[in-house]
Amino acid sequence: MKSITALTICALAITSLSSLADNSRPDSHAPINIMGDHTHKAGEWMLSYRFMDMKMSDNYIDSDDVSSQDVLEDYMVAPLEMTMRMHMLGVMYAPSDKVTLMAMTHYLDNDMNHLTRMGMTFSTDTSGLGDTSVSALVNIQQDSSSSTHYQVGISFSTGDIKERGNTPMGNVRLPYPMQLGSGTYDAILALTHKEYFANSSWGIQGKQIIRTGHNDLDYRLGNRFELNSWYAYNLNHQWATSAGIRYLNQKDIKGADSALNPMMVPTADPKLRSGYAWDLSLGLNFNLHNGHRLGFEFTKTVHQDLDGPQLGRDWSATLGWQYAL
Ligand SMILES: [Cu+2]
Repeated sequence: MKSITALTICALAITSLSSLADNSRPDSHAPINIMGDHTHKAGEWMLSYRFMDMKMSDNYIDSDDVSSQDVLEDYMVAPLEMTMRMHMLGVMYAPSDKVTLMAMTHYLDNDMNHLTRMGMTFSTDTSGLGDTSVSALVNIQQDSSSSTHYQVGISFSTGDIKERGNTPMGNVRLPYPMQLGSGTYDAILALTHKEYFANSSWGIQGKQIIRTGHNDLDYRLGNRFELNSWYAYNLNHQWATSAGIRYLNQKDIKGADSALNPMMVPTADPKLRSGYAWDLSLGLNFNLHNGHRLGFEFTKTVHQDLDGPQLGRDWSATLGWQYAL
């Protein structure tokens, strides 16, 4: 039985050589942090689950890391750090070789620690369903050594934007980063290109999120642009390592939630949300060759320039499971 499995794996490895872009390669899926990176063949289904742990810490004004005392000169409260844990569920289905449909939703668990001008610390937390998106991934070009596809999608606000919490000021509406959704319909547009070599590959993906209209509280979150590129090297037919670089650009909020006081804490100021950041990542992809795949990626922010004071990005770790049937 073992030798049959070994033979099958060998056969799979050999057939994968006939087409460099073959789906059996561990690097045929991008590092786990990147969404909508691949398409499927007609009739294929895929389920995925990702868990991301993300840490934000220190306050930045432009690219300077400022102290909480600096923040407290202008505000009653300074954010110290934020932990965001995200459970992401995804389903993919390809009605044809050209088009793959993808639905994603997530569950969020946010924690933020603060320091007040009086020297007191307190933390707030929110958790619940985040926003849900549906997209179409459309192949533009696909041959044995490269592929290009675009994504058009829409995100529905299934996440709450009226989360409250206990603070020294009483039970109040929590600032923008602690809310679970955008409250608006958001368009998702992305373009992904991949190139395959015998034992390695690279890819690049540009993604733009465009918020539309205003939500129930009369604001809309800023648009967001992400450029991801990665290089992956196959150690063998099951394991691939990867290195990635990401550029992220976030715009300010338009309008404002009138329940928030921007003089109190910088996270309540809709004009202190913009900035850009550069992240570096290292990842591992594991293809079990029975439909299951596992992925891990660690990301560290290496440079950021934020309209601040604004809590900076620090690191994130993502663990994911994908099952194709
Ligand atoms: Cu998939």
